[in-house]
Amino acid sequence: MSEAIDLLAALGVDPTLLSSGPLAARSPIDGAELGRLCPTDAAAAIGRAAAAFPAWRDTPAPRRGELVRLLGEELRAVKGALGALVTLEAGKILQEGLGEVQEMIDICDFAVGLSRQLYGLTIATERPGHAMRETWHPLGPIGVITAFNFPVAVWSWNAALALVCGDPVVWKPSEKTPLTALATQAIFRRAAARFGAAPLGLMEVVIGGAEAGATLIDDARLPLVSATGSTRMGHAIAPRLAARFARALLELGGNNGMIVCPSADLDLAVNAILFSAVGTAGQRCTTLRRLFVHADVYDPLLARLRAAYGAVKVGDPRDPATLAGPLIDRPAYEAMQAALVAARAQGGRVHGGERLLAEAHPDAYYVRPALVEMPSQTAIVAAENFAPILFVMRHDNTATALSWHNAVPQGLASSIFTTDLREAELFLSAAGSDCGIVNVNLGPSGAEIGGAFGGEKATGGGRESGSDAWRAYMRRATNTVNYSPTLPLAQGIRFNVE
Ligand code: UN1
Repeated sequence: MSEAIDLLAALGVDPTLLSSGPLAARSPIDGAELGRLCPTDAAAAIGRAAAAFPAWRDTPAPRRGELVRLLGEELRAVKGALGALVTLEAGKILQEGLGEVQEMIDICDFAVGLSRQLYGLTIATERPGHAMRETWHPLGPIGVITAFNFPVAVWSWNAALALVCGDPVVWKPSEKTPLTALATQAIFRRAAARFGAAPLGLMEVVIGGAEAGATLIDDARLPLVSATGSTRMGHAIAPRLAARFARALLELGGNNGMIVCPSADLDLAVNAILFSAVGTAGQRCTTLRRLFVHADVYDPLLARLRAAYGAVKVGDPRDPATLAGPLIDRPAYEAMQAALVAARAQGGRVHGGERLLAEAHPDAYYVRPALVEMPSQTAIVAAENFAPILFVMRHDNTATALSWHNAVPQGLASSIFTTDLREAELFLSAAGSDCGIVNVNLGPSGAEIGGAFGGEKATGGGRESGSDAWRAYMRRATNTVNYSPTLPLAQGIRFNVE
């Protein structure tokens, strides 16, 4: 508790926000309450963001970039404290908490450059004396709904781009991680104060539960809602956004796979598998969940993985020796155990997966990461779990492994370990992995911000972060200008009264 108070004070959060209210913030490290909060009036927050839109839309994009540059500076100044708060509230190890803040800083840098590069095309026209081009305009206030596992980075991917694109942001963080959101709001306010000309309502935080999220989904003032969470959540919200013709930027479940081929560098593969499957206690959307190992290397790789898994220190994520912190809460632990029961019933051999440290921390859920050898890709393997469970399956050729790899509903991240050029290029080709992220000789998790982030199929199709993901936050206008003294019509149509 006092650690949270100290960190929040260092981050400049108003302590009166945390002292009363019906919503409890807890740490998964020991289950202790960190503060109590009041819910925000979501409709009023949307109203403030909508009111901020005209002034922000009319601010030149490079000026908008200056605000994001200042945000990046403010984030650099508090990287340690915000990273520690992420660790306290989400339970990820400090290295990963700091990495998450670094992602925020990186996307700010990216967005500052982007603020001078919101390019449209000039297009050849078929009519003499005409010019054609496309322009990109701010879209309006946008909704951002984020999950507990990346409580601040996912906001930053959306907000940094939205802000340079001219859009105010209404953010509904996970109810499991409200404190990091309040800290981010305080950091943003410092940047806005230094900027001097940011309209009120430019970045609203909505504290609350599912009903607050529902207000964002259904409010016609938000032309785009970017939502990160489960495929179940996506099923619930996508039709509602479609019903009001809003844009949906969905980043939903992943069931990420890796194919290990006979030529693979096993030293690299072991380390990549460990980081991808055990990092963030298996609670990344990019976590490695399905491993297809060629029969020629199955036994040696499995032996090395079992040894590595046995050596993973599970415990307090603030301890520098720890590699796996706690699960977020009891329902997460129960879902993990249910998945292991199902895996056993479907022929799986489970190594690990048991609860740890229960006596010291009865209200926290630490587990030994589980390796589960499966006879085939059964129903439980095809369903995304959000826990440190790695299903391992044996294959005897890459084509078969690839067909299994693609035979799940989700399509976020994927990887292959091979030193064979043909296998690598096949995996990257149109006939290869069907995911949005396709890697060779590294794991599926831990993407940089410079690339577009997201996936296909039940992952929702959205792209956030780098490349040209910014286009989702703007509206495109196709402009044709006639600078001639005549009025030729397209397609050569004649339409004159004689
Ligand atoms: C998520 O889990 O929602 O690629 C995002 C990664 C991180 C982001 C994960 N950069 O693993």
